[in-house]
Amino acid sequence: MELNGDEVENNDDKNEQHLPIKTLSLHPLEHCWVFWHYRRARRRSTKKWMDCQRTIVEIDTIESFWMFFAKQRSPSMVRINQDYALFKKGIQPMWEDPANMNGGQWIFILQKSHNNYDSVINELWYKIIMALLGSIFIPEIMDQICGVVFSMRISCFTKISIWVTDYRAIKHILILGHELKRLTKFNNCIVFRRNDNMKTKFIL
Ligand code: MGP
Repeated sequence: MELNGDEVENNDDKNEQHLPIKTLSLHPLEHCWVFWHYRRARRRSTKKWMDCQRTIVEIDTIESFWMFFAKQRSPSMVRINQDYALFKKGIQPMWEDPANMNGGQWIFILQKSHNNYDSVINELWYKIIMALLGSIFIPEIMDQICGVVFSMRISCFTKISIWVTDYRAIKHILILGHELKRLTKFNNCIVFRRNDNMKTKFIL
């Protein structure tokens, strides 16, 4: 049976009245993360390093992550002497924070002269933050992780550092280092340094 236009409209009206109300459900992350931005102070400025750090946004759902990162400048385009950092809420991206005082960092260094530098550094950053935000590691390792920093410097290399809370948790630190290398398929060595003296403790 064919319906004329009016009947179709009436039918649609009826259907709409009976549709269940849909709620947009968000997908919460296991941890809430805070995005920080650091811009080095001008030469004559009296600003301390810490005063150059500012919080930008809190990310606690997959949706807020995509909304924010879709608008964010990709890391290869970050200006010189600036850092991006993503840390668990409640931890500041600095050595002085109690969660970082006895901690350390796995450091990825990529030469700017590297083949396809832009795409390699962007991919590295996104793979690492998605692993962290997606809490893909076992809970013992997720508990170790404080955050990640992307540092764009005038020198010939760029640095990404994954900060952990306890440099004495050797087993978990080594598992994390191996997992990060496997996940990112990074060909170069990565180094682990303690926050308190920045001496290299492990190389993978
Ligand atoms: P950096 O930004 O970690 O390294 O530290 P960069 O720029 O790659 O240079 P590097 O050769 O020193 O590795 C640069 C400087 O910023 C440090 O020497 C400190 O003066 C200051 N700084 C960096 N961090 C991460 C901190 C911190 O957590 N706390 C304080 N107070 N100063 C810091």
